[in-house]
Amino acid sequence: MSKYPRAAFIKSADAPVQFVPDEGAEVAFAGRSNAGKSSAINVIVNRRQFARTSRTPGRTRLINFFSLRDGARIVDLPGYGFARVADSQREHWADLMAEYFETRASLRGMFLVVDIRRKLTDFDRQMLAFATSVGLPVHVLLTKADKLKRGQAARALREVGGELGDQVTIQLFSALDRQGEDEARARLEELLESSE
Ligand SMILES: Nc1nc2c(ncn2[C@@H]2O[C@H](COP(=O)(O)OP(=O)(O)OP(=O)(O)O)[C@@H](O)[C@H]2O)c(=O)[nH]1
Ligand SMILES: [Mg+2]
Repeated sequence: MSKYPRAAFIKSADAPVQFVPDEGAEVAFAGRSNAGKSSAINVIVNRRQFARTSRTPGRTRLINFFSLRDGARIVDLPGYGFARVADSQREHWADLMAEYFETRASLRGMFLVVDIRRKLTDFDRQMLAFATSVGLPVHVLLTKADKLKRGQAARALREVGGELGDQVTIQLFSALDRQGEDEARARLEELLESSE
């Protein structure tokens, strides 16, 4: 049974005019292409292929808005760091993301999804620096934890956690075996319920 029985896809946006009305509260899922953003959303909402996942990096090219309930949304952002895209597309992506982060008054926090085997990439660090500069709370999902042995995963958690500022929270996660789903939902709810 989903914790969000009324969860539904709202729309995809390729331009700011297509963003859903900026009211209520939303949390955005950002991260490297193929890190596991869409998979994490599916586990948190407890629905298969709610947000579409793919083995092909760069699957989510649009900003996808989902409603969890009245006035609460999650936003699946297109991944970064995907090498095989044209410069024009990369620029379009950067413009779209800048518009999104600069304009969304309803944005309460960011879930930064990081593949535990790759740890933080330069772009993850840029996202963290940006979020810190505008006072946006960040929760790091160190995902694909099932790919490492427990000890290795714990070490990665300490290592990445040590690089993060005080405002940033972090946890181990796996969409495959659902490790950390309750913790992720609790943090998501905390952010959604927070006032700015
Ligand atoms: N083993 C394992 N595989 C995972 C996990 N999460 C995601 N994957 C796999 O990683 C691949 C990418 O997952 P997605 O959820 O589509 O990644 P994404 O970040 O949404 O990717 P883009 O939309 O391209 O930016 C898929 O093949 C998933 O099945 C996990 O926790 N464990
Ligand atoms: Mg995706």
